[in-house]
Amino acid sequence: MGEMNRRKFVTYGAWAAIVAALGFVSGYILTRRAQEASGYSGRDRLPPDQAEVDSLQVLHFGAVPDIKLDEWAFEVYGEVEKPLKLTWNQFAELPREMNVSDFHCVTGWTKLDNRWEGVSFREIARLVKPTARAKYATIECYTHRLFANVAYTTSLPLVDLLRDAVLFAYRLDGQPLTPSHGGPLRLVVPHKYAYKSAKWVKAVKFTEKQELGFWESSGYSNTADPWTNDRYG
Ligand SMILES: Nc1nc2c(c(=O)[nH]1)N[C@H]1C(S)=C(S)[C@@H](COP(=O)(O)O)O[C@H]1N2
Ligand SMILES: [Mo]
Repeated sequence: MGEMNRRKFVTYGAWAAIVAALGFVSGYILTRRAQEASGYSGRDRLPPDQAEVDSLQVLHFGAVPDIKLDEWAFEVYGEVEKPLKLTWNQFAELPREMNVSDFHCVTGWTKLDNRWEGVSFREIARLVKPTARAKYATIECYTHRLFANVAYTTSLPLVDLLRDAVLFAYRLDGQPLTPSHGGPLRLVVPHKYAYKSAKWVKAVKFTEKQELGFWESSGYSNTADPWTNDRYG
């Protein structure tokens, strides 16, 4: 090998090592952030009595609603100074965030490392300016017309919704979110059991008192903390 070739070879080698190291470090950081986002603190990545599955299961009450993007709207109202109603194109222009988190269903399965992209709850709150009375929000969902009388809702304290990893997500693992997983838009609250992660989000109502959601009013925990096995109310 000539001197020039050797030098080139060494230079490429050094670059390859740097790229590999960056990949390794960013992989490590994403995994750590996924754990933190999901409330992980101890040694075991799985909350008590959960079993790992290798893909997100499809689970919901009723049937997948048929939502047309040009009729879709996202509304925010209640205890806010600036109520908001956005079309799909307007929503898509809001600042986009990406994060990786774990997903824990109360029926016992956990899917680790889901890469969600969308708009943070925090960004929405910034836009609507919650009043001083606002302490909670209820998430209201689109429903299939055959189940129109049982609209799915869930609610959470604003302190939970304002956490870093809480997103209104429209992409999952690099793809547009499919209807069965809540597309076009779902909420993701990784540090709670997944019934708090409402699919097919239609509206957000800021409230002074907490309203009980769909599963929460039929015996499931309102606080829904996977790390304390907090399944039933
Ligand atoms: N609108 C709506 N959202 C919902 C539900 C539902 O029945 N309706 N089920 C919840 C439950 S119990 C789970 S486990 C997750 C499942 O999300 P996935 O089907 O994308 O895995 O959605 C949550 N969000
Ligand atoms: Mo669930």
